[in-house]
Amino acid sequence: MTRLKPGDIKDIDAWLTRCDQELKNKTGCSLTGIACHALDCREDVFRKKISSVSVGVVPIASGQGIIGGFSTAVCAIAAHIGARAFVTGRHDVAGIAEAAGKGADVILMADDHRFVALNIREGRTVDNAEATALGFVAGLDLIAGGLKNKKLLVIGCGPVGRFGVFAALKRGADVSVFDTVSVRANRLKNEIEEKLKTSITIENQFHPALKKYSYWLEATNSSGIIDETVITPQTYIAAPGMPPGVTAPAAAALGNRYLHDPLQTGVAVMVAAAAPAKIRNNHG
Ligand code: PYL
Repeated sequence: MTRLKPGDIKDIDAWLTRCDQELKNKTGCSLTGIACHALDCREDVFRKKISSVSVGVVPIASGQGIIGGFSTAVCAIAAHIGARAFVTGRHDVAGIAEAAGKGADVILMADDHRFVALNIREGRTVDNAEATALGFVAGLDLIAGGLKNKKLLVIGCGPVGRFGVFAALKRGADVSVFDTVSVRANRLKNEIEEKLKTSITIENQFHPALKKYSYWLEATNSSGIIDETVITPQTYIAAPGMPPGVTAPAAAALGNRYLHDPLQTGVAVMVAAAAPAKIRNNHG
């Protein structure tokens, strides 16, 4: 998992201020709307109930330690979708105890290996990789006018790409995958065949593959692998990968056909998915 840098998340407050309009221009939905689309729950009901959910964000100092601004950014995103969110004054176990003592329903915390939302009332965990994949596939579904029967290329078969394949298949997409490490692509193909009794296609050559697909989920930790020379007017990219796999000129060429953020979509879906069941079980 790529470790975010303080520079990646320094402008999240400003982004949240303008994000809903940008997202509405691209997807027709706000950040809350994308989270609800990802989880197939009704936004109007969700918005009424989410304010009852208390979210404690706990800085974790283990391993490489605390990332400046990370907990504050996570808290701002949780508050932006309507939860009552706070960052604990203490970190690690003392912070978890503080969050529970302050009545948190959900605790958000990340070490070097996992970033989870833990619903301490229901004993449920939501992982950032799965939530990020659900959110970006939902966003791509919205900007593409529906992924059903559309050929989608998932670039990167790591945790986010893998969950992205499951999410895209669930939306009826015809999924292909590419990974620089072929064993990862083959392992994912075998898992899909075993668990879902369906098949995905493995693309073995990156640039020739790009020419064959209009819809891409870029889920790698490779910077700048997609430049403006491979973008066409029919290209739609959802790009959760960090650092950004799409160059700035390519992003400019894509305009409203491009979704990327370093943390927001994943955290919004984590909080929504970890919220008590009574808030989410109102299918659209
Ligand atoms: C959750 C992000 C998304 C991409 N990479 C993941 C990452 O940076 N993980 C490490 C997060 C460490 C947080 C640190 C703190 O400030 O609590 N332990």
